[in-house]
Amino acid sequence: MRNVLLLFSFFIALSCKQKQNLPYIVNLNKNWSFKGTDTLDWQKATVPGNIFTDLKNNNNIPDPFILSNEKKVQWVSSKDWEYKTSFELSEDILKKQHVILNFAGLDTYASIFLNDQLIGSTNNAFRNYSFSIKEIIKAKNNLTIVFDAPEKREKELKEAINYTLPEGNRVFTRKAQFQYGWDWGPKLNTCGIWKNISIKAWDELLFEDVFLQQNSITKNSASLTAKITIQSTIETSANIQYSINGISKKVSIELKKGKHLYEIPITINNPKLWWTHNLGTPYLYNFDFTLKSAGTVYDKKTLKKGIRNIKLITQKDAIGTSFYFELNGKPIYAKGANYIPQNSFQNKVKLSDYDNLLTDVVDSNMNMLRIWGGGIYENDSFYDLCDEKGILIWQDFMFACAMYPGDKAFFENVKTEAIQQVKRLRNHTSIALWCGNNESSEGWHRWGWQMNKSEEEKELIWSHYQNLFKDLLPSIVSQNSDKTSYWESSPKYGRGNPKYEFEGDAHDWWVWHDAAPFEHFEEKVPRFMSEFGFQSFPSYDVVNMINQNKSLNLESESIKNHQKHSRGFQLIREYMMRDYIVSNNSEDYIYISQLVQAKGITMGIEAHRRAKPKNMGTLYWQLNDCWPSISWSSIDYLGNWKALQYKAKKAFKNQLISSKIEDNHLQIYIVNDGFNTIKDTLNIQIMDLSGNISSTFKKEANISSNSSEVYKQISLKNIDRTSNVVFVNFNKESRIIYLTKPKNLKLKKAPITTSIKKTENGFSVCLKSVTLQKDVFLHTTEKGRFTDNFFDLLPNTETTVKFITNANNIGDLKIKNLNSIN
Ligand code: BMA
Repeated sequence: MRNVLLLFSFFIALSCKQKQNLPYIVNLNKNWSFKGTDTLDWQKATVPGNIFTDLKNNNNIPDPFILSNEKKVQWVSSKDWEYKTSFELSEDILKKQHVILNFAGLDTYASIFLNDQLIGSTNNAFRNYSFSIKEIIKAKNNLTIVFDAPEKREKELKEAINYTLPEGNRVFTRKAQFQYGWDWGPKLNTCGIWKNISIKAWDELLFEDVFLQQNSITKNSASLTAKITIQSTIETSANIQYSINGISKKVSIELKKGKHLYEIPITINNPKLWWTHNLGTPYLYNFDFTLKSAGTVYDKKTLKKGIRNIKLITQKDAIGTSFYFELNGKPIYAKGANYIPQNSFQNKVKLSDYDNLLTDVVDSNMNMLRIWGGGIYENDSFYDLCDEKGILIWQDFMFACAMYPGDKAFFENVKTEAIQQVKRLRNHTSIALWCGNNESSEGWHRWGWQMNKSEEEKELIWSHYQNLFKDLLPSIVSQNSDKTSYWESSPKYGRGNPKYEFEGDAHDWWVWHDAAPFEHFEEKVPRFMSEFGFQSFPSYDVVNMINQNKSLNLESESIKNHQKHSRGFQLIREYMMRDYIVSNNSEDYIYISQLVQAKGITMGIEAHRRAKPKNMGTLYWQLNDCWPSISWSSIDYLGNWKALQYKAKKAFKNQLISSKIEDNHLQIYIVNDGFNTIKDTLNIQIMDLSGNISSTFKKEANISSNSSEVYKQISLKNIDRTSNVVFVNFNKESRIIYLTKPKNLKLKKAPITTSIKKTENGFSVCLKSVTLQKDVFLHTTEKGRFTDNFFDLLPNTETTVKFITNANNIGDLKIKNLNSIN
């Protein structure tokens, strides 16, 4: 019977096979070569790519990421470069009514020649450029792109205005600003074809765009409008067939000639809502759209979309003005970090890199990333993964730490860029906010940029700022997106402004830039902390990579060149001296630098979370690196987790046991970000470093949803803080609370015994010691990831961690801990 049914469905499928006249897409990423405009030799190029990786692949330059090679390759950005390819087109394509050549990203000042005819020029790496080429193409074609050095163009643009803008000439060019050098990144100003080139050929009908706009959501139904833009060269009856999770419907339309918008109302009954991964399931619906006329299928579009309402709530309240995100009607606490491009050379970032990094984000209990404005608008896969994994995105427009030109040409250029980007990202469920810029407003008001400028100049520059960030960008977001919230500039107020604590988002750079103690994080808690950070050294592997040897020499010229903050090394040492022992041994120094960073930043995270609901978000600076570097990142260039990543993972859990010492009293808090109430016994023990317990407290605690409260207060009057800790246990989570700085602790030296077992996907390591062992760091020569690291061992208690690896052995396992460092 089953076979008969199968056969029957096969015949049905055959008889239903529809005629198709779908658009052809021809990828033009092959066969490229490049040369300097003043040289003769063509060499093999990779597309998508950039001039540095092409020169490196042809052995013309050394690897800019290692040693001090960055300095040796600066000449590359001052030259003009030329790229060319040739391609054949089939009769089928040549016959199509419309043939469009599309450039998803050219970096940046390019002149494009098809079959020796100039078809267009570009000046914005963030824009997509399309050209109709029907009249120019033949069976055999050649395509040449000539790139002008940005510095040449920037000089011209600068000379055309009669005032100066702060922060150099980068502001004239619409491309990733960090490539001009940043305090964590090299100066590697790329040029080239950084995104795909393709041809789209079609007849009569085309889906130009499908926008799924969300109108309203109630428990019982979600109302959406599918806003479908169709291009047509005919006037005819057609239909749009759409399916949601496989259930199809059909709508008939009368097509008009030209480009027109057709709206289809969609209702989803009892919608399954999308939640961030820490609060529920990031459920996505599958939408399929098919455009048909006279029995022929002309185009198809597939989308995934979550049903959710996300809003930034800024309302006057008893403290000042709120700043929090509301997801599906509930205030949520945002936890995460600032994201920068994963590589100075974007073409080196693979899909697996996105997947790995965003998996790390979820594993670390983060629910929001801020895409910082000095980098790039990320590619589609990045946002697809965030939608799927339940990560919210705070999306900056790409403007950072500068004032920008305001002439008509610049304004129009940005306008097109912003419309394209907002439209590209508007179906993504993860987009929570569009933000105008990073620190431009703060810079203008606080960083001395107004000095030596006439009143007229100041007015002009500020009016340009206003045109862009107060008028143009918010109106583009409201007209082209799913009513996504807009925020003018991050931070709202600089740290000199008394409103810092009471309104808007804030960047706390008292710590680090002003060398304020980490305790400062506890003193000035703003409504939402969108940046605060501290540097550390990366893994031994990255240090070795920079030096190209195994010396771990932290004084080498190469290492110095990979620290881009002028006082970076000095500040790391200064903070280390405050809280830790400063070791002369490089291995220990790197390890302790990571502990310093982890201590400071988790102190901030916890202070912010304890202050909930006054504070409703904490995003530290910065998640990742764009090259091997000594920086604020918590995950280094090779993907290794620094101590901060492991400790942030714990500090970001929905349920957090935290504490604060006030007037010689320890206040024990429990923070709950979940929507559930937690009821359990709070167990507290005061113990010495050998595990002897001197007092015990027990208390029934009823933790309400979305809250932060003190549940127990303990006097520290008679406790020797250097040789006792407070051990807290609640609802399957425990926490060792230290009462003094690590350097004051009287840690004891004792061996750690280990037993290692093979597991399905690696090894398990069981550790034990007779004394409290602080910040135990496991390190091995084999590639893999420890499920926990930089953790503390309770005396006489076994702790097991796993090493996830493909290797057959665990390699040379080394253990470092604070107890054994003098
Ligand atoms: C923040 C960022 C970056 C910078 C970082 C560290 O303000 O916006 O501009 O790299 O500080 O200084």
